[in-house]
Formats: sequence, C-alpha cells, structure tokens
Amino acid sequence: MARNGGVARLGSGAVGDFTQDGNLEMVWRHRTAGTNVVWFLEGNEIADFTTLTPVEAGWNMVGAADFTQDGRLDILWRHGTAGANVIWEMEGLELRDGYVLPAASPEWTPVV
Ligand SMILES: [Ca+2]
Repeated sequence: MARNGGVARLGSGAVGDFTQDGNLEMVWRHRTAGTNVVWFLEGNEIADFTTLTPVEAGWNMVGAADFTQDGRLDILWRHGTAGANVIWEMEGLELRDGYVLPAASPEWTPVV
C-alpha cells in the first residue's frame, strides 16, 4: 500500500460479475483524474470497456459487494482523508442510488 503524507491510501478499484453473465468486470479508477473505467473480461481477455460516472479525486473505490442484498454488486467508496463513506447501489453497471454511511477515521481501512 502506497503512503502519502502519512495517510495510507486504499487500493482503488473493484472486480466482480456486475452484469451477472458469468464473466468478471474489472473497475479501474484514475486516482487524480477521477475517471472510472470498466473492463469486460472474458477469461483473461478484455472483450469491451465502458466508463462509470467520474468521482472527484480523494475518493477511493474500496471494492464491490452486495450491500443492499438485492443480488447485485454495489460499490463502496471511501474518502481517503475525510473518512466519509458512500455506497453506490448498482444495477449492473448503472448507478441506481447512493447511500451515505457514517464517517470513520481515516486510520480505519475497510476490507471488501
Ligand atoms: Ca459480467
């Protein structure tokens, strides 16, 4: 894990079958530009790609899990210095809704 000014940076990205077609998607985040890109994998080949809504720098994409328990993967975001936490409720790779969780000190690192 890289460190910046004493603040540990989370890894930023996610892997999961968001589209529920049996193939994994890999979500990449550009740390400074805030761009989010998805690779559609078929095995170890990249079949296609798309972009997600950009999110300003400072936010880390912690990972993906079915937080809303609807059978689809959602994305957990965490601000690296403010400790703010947001869940994106996803429908496939479409952003359906957002939920703000309580903030937690940046010294804490969630694992998804
Ligand atoms: Ca998929």
